[in-house]
Amino acid sequence: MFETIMYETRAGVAWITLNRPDKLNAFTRVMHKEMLSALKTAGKDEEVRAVVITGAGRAFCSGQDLGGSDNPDYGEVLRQGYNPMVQALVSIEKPVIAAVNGVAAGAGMSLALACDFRVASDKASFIEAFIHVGLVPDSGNLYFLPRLVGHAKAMELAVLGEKISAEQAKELGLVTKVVSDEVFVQEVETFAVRLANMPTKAIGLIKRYMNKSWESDLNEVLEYEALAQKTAGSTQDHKEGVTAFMEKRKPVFTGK
Ligand code: T3D
Repeated sequence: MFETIMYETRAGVAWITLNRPDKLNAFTRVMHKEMLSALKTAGKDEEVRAVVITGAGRAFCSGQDLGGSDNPDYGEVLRQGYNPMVQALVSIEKPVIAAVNGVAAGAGMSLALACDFRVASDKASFIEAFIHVGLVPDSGNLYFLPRLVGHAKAMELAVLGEKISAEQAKELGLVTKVVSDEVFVQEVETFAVRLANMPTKAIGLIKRYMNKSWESDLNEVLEYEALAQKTAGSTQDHKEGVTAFMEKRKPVFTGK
């Protein structure tokens, strides 16, 4: 089906694996198209209630393929390739986990930042590699990085371009948790399945309006909350949550 990625679903989770291990999963034009297609498929599939993005081999993603660009207009490479992918990641109303198995460099780091959660192997690292090839952070990096780690640290990472370990990333608040490489896949699976069994519609609404809150004032956010709660309050999962509470049992959420 796909040439540069793998896509599979199990237990309510869609797994997207960047699959160019000999190039440390560097992005190509084909990979952009395939990522967008996979994200759209995962977004539409009602059985899918969480998405995991990871890399094959020893890397998560090394950013743009430095040997393979056939478009000299980098602005267009971003508009046509990276930006739609980042927009898809943000607008998919399901939790998206970056399972950072190894190095995440350049736009590979941006990809991880655009996800809702980052779970890192203790072998993972992060590097704002752009500056080493005379470029600026892109693919949402200038948006997400300062929001995640603060302006001063973001400037330091982006301008100095020093590689940071998974543990350092955890200390900065960049990753949710760091997991031993031996149990990495199992731990990611456990986390993803946990999310896939939660009230999916409520998670989607949290994601939508938390993203919007960055560009909104308090009155707008109060109204977003009212809109979101009206929707969440009419879901089967809300009814199930309340019923389970009253019956003193664990709720079984279906994502409806
Ligand atoms: O269109 C546009 O260009 C605009 C958009 C730009 C977005 C960006 O992402 S710009 C930033 C691009 N990425 C980089 O600059 C990172 C380049 N890679 C590295 O700095 C290092 O490879 C890593 C820090 C990621 C890992 O280092 P290390 O020592 O673990 O591995 P390595 O030996 O450098 O790489 C292993 C192989 O992967 C090697 O190939 P070889 O020698 O075994 O045949 C290397 O050339 C290849 N590789 C790694 N990254 C890329 C790559 N090949 C093509 N493109 C890459 N990005």
